[in-house]
Amino acid sequence: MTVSPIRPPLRIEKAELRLVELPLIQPFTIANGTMYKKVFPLVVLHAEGHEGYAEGVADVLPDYLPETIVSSMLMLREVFLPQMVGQSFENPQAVERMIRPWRDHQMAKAAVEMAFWDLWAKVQGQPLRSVLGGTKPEVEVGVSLGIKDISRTLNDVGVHVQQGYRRIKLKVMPGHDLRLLEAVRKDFPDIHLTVDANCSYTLADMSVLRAMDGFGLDYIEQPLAWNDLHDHARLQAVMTTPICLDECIRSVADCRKALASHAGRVINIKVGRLGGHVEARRVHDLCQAWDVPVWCGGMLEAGIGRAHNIHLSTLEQFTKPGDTSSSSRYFHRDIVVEKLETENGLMPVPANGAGIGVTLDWDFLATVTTSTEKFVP
Ligand code: OSB
Ligand code: MG
Repeated sequence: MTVSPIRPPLRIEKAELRLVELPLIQPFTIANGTMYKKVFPLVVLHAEGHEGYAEGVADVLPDYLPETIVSSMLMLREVFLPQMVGQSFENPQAVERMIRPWRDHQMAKAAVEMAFWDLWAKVQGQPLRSVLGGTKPEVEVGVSLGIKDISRTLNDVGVHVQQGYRRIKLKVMPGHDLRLLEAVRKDFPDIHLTVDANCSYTLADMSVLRAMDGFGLDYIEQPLAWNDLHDHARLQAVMTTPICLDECIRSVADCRKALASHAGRVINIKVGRLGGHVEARRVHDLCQAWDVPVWCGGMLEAGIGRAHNIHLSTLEQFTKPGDTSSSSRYFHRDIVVEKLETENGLMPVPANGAGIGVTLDWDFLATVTTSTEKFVP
């Protein structure tokens, strides 16, 4: 439970907005494109000698959702950070109320709201997990494997099963689906297996989608368009495999409509896609009321975003393994000092101090920062 703090409102004294570019160890391909490097805004909020951190998760191009690095940076620079700096907030809900009226831009909203949560937890000397209402000391994780040819994918599956990951998610797209599933199921008949289509099918692909029912998948993630709950409901009505919604769920209102119309039976919670932890918890609580399992998705976050995801995943209804796998799968070197590594499919909750429990590696960060802007009242 979030308690009202017995302290005066927290005043944001200054803020910093960086754009960071981290090389990826290997390209990551999904149905809509290939990512070669991770580019992200990094927000730093200052108050009372503490710093709160968060990453934005927009991509360079609108290939996942409409928001982009450019539109995110614009909103952060022109609207959200100027609105926050010099202002006082009683709690994260007050920040969320201030940014809510602006249309869309969930990823930019999430960056300032999450940074405030981190700061607010630190000022109270609490781990983020505790102020969010989570309990687990570690969280179960799986991996998301990008699109590669079938033989290389089989090798990737084997490596990660060996490492103990609790679920393997295969990225699929039209033409790279049933033969892949046949091959993986032949070698790995019993693993928890899922697919993520990132919106690349339509109802015209019904025969392929229905054939996926034959592979014992835990769920099929976001097969149809990013803004089409209606068609997902039509598909779910004729499939036995649960549909898991990702792109379609950008607010708790979206989630309510999805559950009420039976458009899916599992929800991927991404705090960046939902505009922050307040809305992510609303989705969590709604799904709990509906007895619908949730899990924490990822956007190839570096250490700050990854730490936020891990803390959020400690909430009760995160009953399926998340995508928050080891940072070393993606980056040779991360921007945080602490190693975020799984062991036997479990990711420990970072706890080096209060808040998100990780510290920035400022020297390394300086070498991967492409711009820095400062905000004062
Ligand atoms: O759909 O979950 C997705 C990465 C980029 C964009 C969209 C998605 C993903 C992933 C990666 O699946 C998950 C991770 O961070 O490891
Ligand atoms: Mg997805």
